[in-house]
Amino acid sequence: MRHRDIVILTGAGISAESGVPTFRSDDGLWLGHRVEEVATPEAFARDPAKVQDFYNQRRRQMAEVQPNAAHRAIADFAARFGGRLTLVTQNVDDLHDRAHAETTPAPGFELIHMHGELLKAECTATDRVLDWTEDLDAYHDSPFSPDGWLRPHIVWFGEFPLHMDRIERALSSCDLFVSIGTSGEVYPAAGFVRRAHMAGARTVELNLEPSLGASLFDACIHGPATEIVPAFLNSLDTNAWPNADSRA
Ligand code: BJW
Repeated sequence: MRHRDIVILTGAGISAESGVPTFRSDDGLWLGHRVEEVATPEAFARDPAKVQDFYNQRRRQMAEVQPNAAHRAIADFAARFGGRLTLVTQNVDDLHDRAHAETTPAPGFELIHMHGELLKAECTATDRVLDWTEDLDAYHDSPFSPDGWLRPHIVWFGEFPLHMDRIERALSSCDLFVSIGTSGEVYPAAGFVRRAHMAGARTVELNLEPSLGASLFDACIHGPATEIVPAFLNSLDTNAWPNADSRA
């Protein structure tokens, strides 16, 4: 079957081999804190210096990391795919953006950052967003309002993910849903596989190991993203999927 309308969801695992740590590994982020305990508006209100400092470190790290073979394989696929391709990323790094900047995506391509972007800041009073590459102070003056501060443009727990209307439209019409490098622990993204299945899509997980929701997928391919993502996307060109439920 030739697919015409594809949604790819990515998570931290696709950037792991670029050197960006994942959230729920042993050496996960937040220096020993569970991300659920610190990535919240309440944590920011309680200790803005700590939260800003953490994002300052990660923003600086962006200059040291590069897209890897998995990001590039998706960008190359987006340049040659003739149908509609919606790439939804939970990642706040800019590695997909950079990979796609090296190619010319076909007209049906769209990239959505549903959890925000590290290289943007947001005014707490107006919600206006601007490009941002510098460090932010605990209480950083906003250029948009004397009543607001600049905070990282990041969706924390309890906040609404971005562009959900566009994501919902894409999920409701897709014929293939591919989930790459995500543990399936955080909603609403963890529920996308069910939504795509309801729309009649074929669903595939590409992850280092079975995720929490692995049993919900029609097929699972397990291994490092830099190996299994290029192989899987190449197989779509020829309709010859690699062995599903396998390890690379
Ligand atoms: C590799 C690899 C390699 C490694 N190759 N693979 C109770 C039940 C259900 C839901 C809730 C609940 N209580 C609260 C909620 C809602 C809450 C939630 O889901 N909580 C859970 C903890 C239970 N969600 C929210 O609050 C969200 N908002 C919301 O729901 O609003 C209401 C709403 C409802 C419906 C529609 C619309 C709105 C907001 C969630 C915001 C998440 N924010 C974070 C932090 C961002 C800040 C930052 O970056 O610092 O986003 S949390 C963190 O987790 C980050 C990630 O995007 C997200 C997902 O993590 P991800 O990407 O899956 O990473 P990991 O580390 O978990 O997994 C990596 C995977 O890669 C692993 O499986 C590895 O094996 C694999 N891997 N190396 C391939 N080389």
